Amino acid sequence: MATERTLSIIKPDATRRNLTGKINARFEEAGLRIVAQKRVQLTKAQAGQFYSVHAERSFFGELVDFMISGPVVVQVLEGEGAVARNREIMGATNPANAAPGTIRADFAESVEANSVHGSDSAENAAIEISYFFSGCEIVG
Ligand code: DAT
Ligand code: MG
Repeated sequence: MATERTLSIIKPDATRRNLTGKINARFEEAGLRIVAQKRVQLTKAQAGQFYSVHAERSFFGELVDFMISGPVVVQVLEGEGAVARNREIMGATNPANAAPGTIRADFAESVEANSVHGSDSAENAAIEISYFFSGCEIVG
């Protein structure tokens, strides 16, 4: 499998509970490298555009409000099959369904406050990475 990059976000429920380091350790222990990272407070417009694919979903307004409820850490993870590998490490969207030992099983508070975002395809990863980072901010 080829080396890939994926966009990860450590969400406000996790930054609030000081879990950034513990979550980053999960990525690094799984062989993913953090090749870009910054802590930002998203605006409503930025969060809405990032999650625009979900604009018609019933939970969209709550999702956006949650994502701007505190700082997030946006990051680029690099490694073999990074998109799928990161989804494995994260676990299922709803922590009640997440496999034991995954980030969401261990840290998420609810389906909404589920601690991490990860791109769901290589194509979306490229779009999401370019939404937050310029080329010179990513150092592999
Ligand atoms: P994922 O983050 O696993 O890719 P997704 O793309 O389907 O999941 O949804 C994006 C986020 O929206 C998800 O992390 C949390 C929120 N969400 C999804 N389904 C939800 C639901 N049924 N109720 C409340 N929030 C939900
Ligand atoms: Mg998704």
